[in-house]
Amino acid sequence: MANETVLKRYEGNPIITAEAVPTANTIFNSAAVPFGKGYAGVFRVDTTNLECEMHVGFSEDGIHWKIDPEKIVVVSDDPDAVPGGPVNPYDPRVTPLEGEFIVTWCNYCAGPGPHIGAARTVDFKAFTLIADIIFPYNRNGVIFPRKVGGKYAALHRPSDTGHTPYGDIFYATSPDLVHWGNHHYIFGPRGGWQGGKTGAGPVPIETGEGWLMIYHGVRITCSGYVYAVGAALLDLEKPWKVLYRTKRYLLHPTEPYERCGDVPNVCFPCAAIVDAKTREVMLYYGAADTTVCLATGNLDELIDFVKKNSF
Ligand code: BMA
Repeated sequence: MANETVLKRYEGNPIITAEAVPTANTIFNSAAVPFGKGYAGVFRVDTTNLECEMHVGFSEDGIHWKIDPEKIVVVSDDPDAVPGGPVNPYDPRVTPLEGEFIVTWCNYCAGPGPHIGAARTVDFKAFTLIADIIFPYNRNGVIFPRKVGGKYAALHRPSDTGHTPYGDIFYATSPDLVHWGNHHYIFGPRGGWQGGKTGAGPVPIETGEGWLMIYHGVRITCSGYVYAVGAALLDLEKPWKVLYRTKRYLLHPTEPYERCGDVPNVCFPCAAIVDAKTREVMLYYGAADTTVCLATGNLDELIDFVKKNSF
C-alpha cells in the first residue's frame, strides 16, 4: 500500500465488528493484553441506543475474539460511587501492573463531564473501582506498566466538556493509583497530521531506547477531524522528556473501513502487545469509530522509524 510504513495492516481487517455483540451498534477503540495462554481484552461497545459500555473478550490468538454479550459491571465499596459502575465509559486501556490488570477509561457523563476512571481485575470477571482518578475534564488516560521513580505513572490529556480543542499530553504520578499529581507537560499538536490535537494511546512500551509512546494525532480539515497514529520515545526515568517524536505518521486512514463508518477517517490506537521473543508488535486500533482493527510491525523497526523520522 502506497502510504504504509513499518506498521502493516492485518489482511483480515476489521478483526471485530458489531456482529460480535447482539446489542452493539459499533465496537472499536479497545484494549487487549496477554492473559493466561492467550489474550483478554476490554472492548468499547456503543449500543443500539448509542450508550457506551465496556465488554470483556477472550482470544487464543489475539485475532479471533469472543466478546461477552453482557457489559462489565464495576463494583465499589464507596457508597458515593455510581451504582452499577461507570456511566458511558469509553476508549478503555488495560495495563498489566504488579500481577493485576488496571483498566482505565473515559467517563462521558453529563454532570461532571469527561474524566478518567480506573478499576482493577485479576481475572477479567470481577472489576473493582479504584477511583475517578484524574478529574475533570480529561480524556485518554493510560497507566504505565511499572512504577517510574518509585511512583505509579500515567499519561493523560486535559480537555473540556465538549469536543475539546485541548490536545496536549501530560504525565502524572501517584503513590497509590488513587491520588494523582505532579503533572508534567509532554507535548501537544505540532503541524501536519498532528496539528490539531494529540492524545496518548496504548500502554507505553519499555525499550532500551526509552518508553515507546504510541499516540494519536488529529488534523482538523474543512470536513472534520482526521485521526492518525504516531509514536515518540520518552526518557525512561523522566518520561516528560521527549527524545524523539515522529514527524511522519505511522498509520493514517486509508482503507475503506478506516475512511467510512460512524465517524469517518479515524485510526485510534488503544493497545499494543509485544512478543518478547519475535519482537512483533500487535497494534489494536479503532477504525472509523465502527470496528476493531489490527496492524503489526517489528519493535526494532518501529523504534528505528521513530528515530529516523523525528522532528
Ligand atoms: C475522540 C474520542 C474517540 C473517537 C474519536 C473520533 O474524541 O471520542 O473515542 O474515536 O474522537 O471520533
